[in-house]
Amino acid sequence: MKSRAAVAWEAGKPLSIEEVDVQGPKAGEVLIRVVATGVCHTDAFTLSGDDPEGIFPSILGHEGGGVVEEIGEGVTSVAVGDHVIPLYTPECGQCKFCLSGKTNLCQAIRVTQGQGLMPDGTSRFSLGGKQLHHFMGTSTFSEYTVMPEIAVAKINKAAPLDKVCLLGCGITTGIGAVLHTAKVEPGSTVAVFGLGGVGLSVLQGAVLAKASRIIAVDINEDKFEMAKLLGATDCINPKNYDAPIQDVIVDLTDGGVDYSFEAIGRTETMRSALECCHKGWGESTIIGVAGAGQEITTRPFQLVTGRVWRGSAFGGVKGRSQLPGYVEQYMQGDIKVDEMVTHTMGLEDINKAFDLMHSGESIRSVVIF
Ligand code: NAD
Ligand code: AHE
Ligand code: ZN
Ligand code: ZN
Repeated sequence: MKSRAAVAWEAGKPLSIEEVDVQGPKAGEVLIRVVATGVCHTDAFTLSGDDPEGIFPSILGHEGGGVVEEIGEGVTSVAVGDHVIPLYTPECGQCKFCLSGKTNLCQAIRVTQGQGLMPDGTSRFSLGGKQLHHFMGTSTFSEYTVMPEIAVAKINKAAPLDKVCLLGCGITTGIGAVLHTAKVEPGSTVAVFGLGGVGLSVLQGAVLAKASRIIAVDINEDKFEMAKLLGATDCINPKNYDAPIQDVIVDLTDGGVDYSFEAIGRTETMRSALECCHKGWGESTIIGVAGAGQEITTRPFQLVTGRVWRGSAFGGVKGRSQLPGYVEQYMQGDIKVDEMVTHTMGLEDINKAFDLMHSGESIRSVVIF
């Protein structure tokens, strides 16, 4: 079938709107009509060429909401007409990782996903006979996309797909990093570096966890109003201080915060986030994605003296079993999503979503097909 899609032909170039060919679902796969998709910083990261797994030409996008249009042989857990959120972190329920009870990082299809291919090693996308690669196993910048059954979460049909698409990545990642990865306790102090869709959602998570003080850090002060609305008790711009921002936070908090989160993707701020943690017990969670070749550094003494460095992918959330519950929490008003949608546009304007992100004007743009 034909599908309108934004194709990334090469790194560093704007996306190109094309009519691509999409092959129907094979065994264990489903065809999804994508109703809406958010644009996450990771899409921009991969488009920039910084992602060691970036492959071109490809169809980016991983923050979608859609409807099942067709199911392949043997598919039993979803049916035509179901509303779903595509999962870049699937949940097979059977691999060593799924069975460990220790991680959400199902590895059942991770190798082919990283190669931009479906689990059978082929692509469902092409244009003029030339193969286009999938991205993160989701490719939600196409009106129609094909997903493995294990990589879709069936959600409440009453949920607006042009909003809950954001639960496909940024919002769930931020909240989940607090609740599932760091497991912040009531009364804790928290610092969040970066106030995009992810960092603002960390704030939401910190409020849900009943943190007592929530320090929001960003160099774009336009983000502070939303940060305060979502529960930040302090907003800090590192540019307003001569001292390193970790020293400022340590001074403000009688020795450092209990938990910090890095939601930018810069190795310097990852270090600051670790070093603003309290001696003896402070834990820092890296969420931001840094480019190929970059490495984090700190004095090992920071860890010797009790600080902990960890990381979180998709907020530690198991997509098939836990994401539908996030959608319910949104429906009940316990998770804020609508507030994050600052811009909407048609597919033809998708490059504007990238411009708005880079200029710091948007929190999340949602592309509606
Ligand atoms: P975004 O572009 O919307 O937000 C980034 C924020 O960081 C902006 O507000 C920007 O002003 C701020 N910032 C930039 N440089 C800064 C600095 N030096 N100091 C303080 N603030 C600074 O991005 P997003 O969509 O919220 O994503 C944030 C990061 O998280 C990206 O690296 C993205 O790739 C990553 N991410 C990771 C996961 C995961 O599962 N681990 C999921 C989603 C996104
Ligand atoms: N491909 C990159 C890393 C990209 C990355 O870290 N992706 C996150 C999700 S970002 C969503 O916005 C993730 O879940 N990673 C786990 C995984 O298995 O990919 C690289 O550096 O190679
Ligand atoms: Zn994302
Ligand atoms: Zn698995």
